[in-house]
Amino acid sequence: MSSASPRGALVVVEGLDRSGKSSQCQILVDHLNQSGSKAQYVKFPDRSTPTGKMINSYLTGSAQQDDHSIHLLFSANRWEAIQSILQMLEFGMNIIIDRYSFSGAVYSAAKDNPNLGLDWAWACEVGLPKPDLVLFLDLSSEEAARRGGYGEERYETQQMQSRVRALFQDLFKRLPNVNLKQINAGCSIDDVATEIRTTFGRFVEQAKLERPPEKLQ
Ligand code: NYM
Ligand code: MG
Repeated sequence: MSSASPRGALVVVEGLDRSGKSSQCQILVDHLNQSGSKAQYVKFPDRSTPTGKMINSYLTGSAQQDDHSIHLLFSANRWEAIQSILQMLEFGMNIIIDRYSFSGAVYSAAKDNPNLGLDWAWACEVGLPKPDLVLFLDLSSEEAARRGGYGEERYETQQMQSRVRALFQDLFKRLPNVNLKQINAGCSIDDVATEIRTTFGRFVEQAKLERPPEKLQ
């Protein structure tokens, strides 16, 4: 592919557990691939790598970790994937990422650890590629709990999730340069998918994609 062809867009989907992120990412990826754009789904944490396996043991309760060390593992799990993501973008592939640095900062900061606030938690994300678009699937922790499946992994309690939801908003306020679109995730799967598709379409029409992408600050 010549260097004159456009790079792919880096899109991140964020939200609470059970907000429908994974289904919506997949629907968008399938839609883009079927309509002639190339798109690839990427998920964090990537539980298949050595850091991801440690993260999985922690999340499923079979291993303990210090709050800081698990935080750094989640961040390392992103950093180790970045070269391949940048290459795919350069190749013209749209990358749709299911959770990214925003989850990384807020889930850690939601713990009752006075040494681990948003500032500390965000610091190791600085320098990662900045998404061209962040879609936040907003859902109350009560609605998320009603969707079932809560409580299987660490962090899946309503108290933790409602702190996470508030911290997402605190973090977004601190990051005015992030291109953020909040989407009500309380509607039907089809309605949410339509809104995501429309938002992505509008974004792509106007997008002037820097190459390589800017960096998170
Ligand atoms: N999580 C996810 C973090 O605590 N830090 C991170 O950096 C990321 C990417 O892991 N409850 C948390 C949020 C989720 C859990 O993610 C597993 P998922 O999307 O449920 O597999
Ligand atoms: Mg989950």
